Amino acid sequence: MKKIKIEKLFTDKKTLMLAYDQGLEHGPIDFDAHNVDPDYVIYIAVHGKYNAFICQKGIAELYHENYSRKVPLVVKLNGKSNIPRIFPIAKQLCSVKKAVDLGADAVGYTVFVGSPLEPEIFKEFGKIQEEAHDYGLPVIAWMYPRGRFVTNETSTSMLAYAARIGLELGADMIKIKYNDEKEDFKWVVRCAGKSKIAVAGGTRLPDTDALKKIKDVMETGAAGMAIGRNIWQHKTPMKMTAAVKSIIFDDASVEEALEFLK
Ligand code: FBP
Repeated sequence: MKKIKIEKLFTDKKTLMLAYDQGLEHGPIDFDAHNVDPDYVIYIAVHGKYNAFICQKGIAELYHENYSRKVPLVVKLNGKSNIPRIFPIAKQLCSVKKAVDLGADAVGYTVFVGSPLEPEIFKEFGKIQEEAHDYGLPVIAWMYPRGRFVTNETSTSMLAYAARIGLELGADMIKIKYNDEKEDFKWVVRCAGKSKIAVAGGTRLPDTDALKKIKDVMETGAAGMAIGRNIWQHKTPMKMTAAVKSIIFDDASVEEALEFLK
């Protein structure tokens, strides 16, 4: 079995990755005059010394010179827009080989757990997981329960099931939403086994709430965050980065982290 090179995505077993695939998933509604420019977000990823910059292949290709060898890269291999509100499925848009050519340190793929098209999604994920591992590339699975059979996308039992499926399907890391239930979420982390949990940031929160959420997440045993809007929509993203890093890597309290925002 080939060795999976996952260390690059961690600092002392913790991780903070910057996600910038929302332009496809949500559209420019998430952007303002600054963060609509990929270079603005790449600057944050590079100078904030993130453990990875996550994007689709279009940005990875056209902005290659600006980030290459300055920050680890995660290429998202599938995606969808939110325009057709049909069965949740995000088909593969980029090959593993293309991601390797782009210098990816890992690949990402969204699995919509509970979708009526789940068998197709699992099959495609299985194929890319094997291809990526043949290259020694880690696979990060966005494990998102979704669709008409999912009554509560963030119930502990649903998230725990999604995390477990991620482990069973061979994800090295699982990106999942947090449900603000600190004690219950520890079970979600347990269900992921040796697969590392990175929590998604979600919509922009007031600073104290965002930092409290991250503090709680870290106390559940999760490995870290794969966060987007709460950083690059922030009016001082470098200060917010410092605050978040102090919690994840230095075990700072929320009050101590807030000092970075002064
Ligand atoms: P945020 O931290 O901005 O929430 O990003 C996390 C993320 O997983 C992105 O990678 C992705 O584009 C988006 O959320 C998808 O969220 P949803 O499917 O819930 O709209």
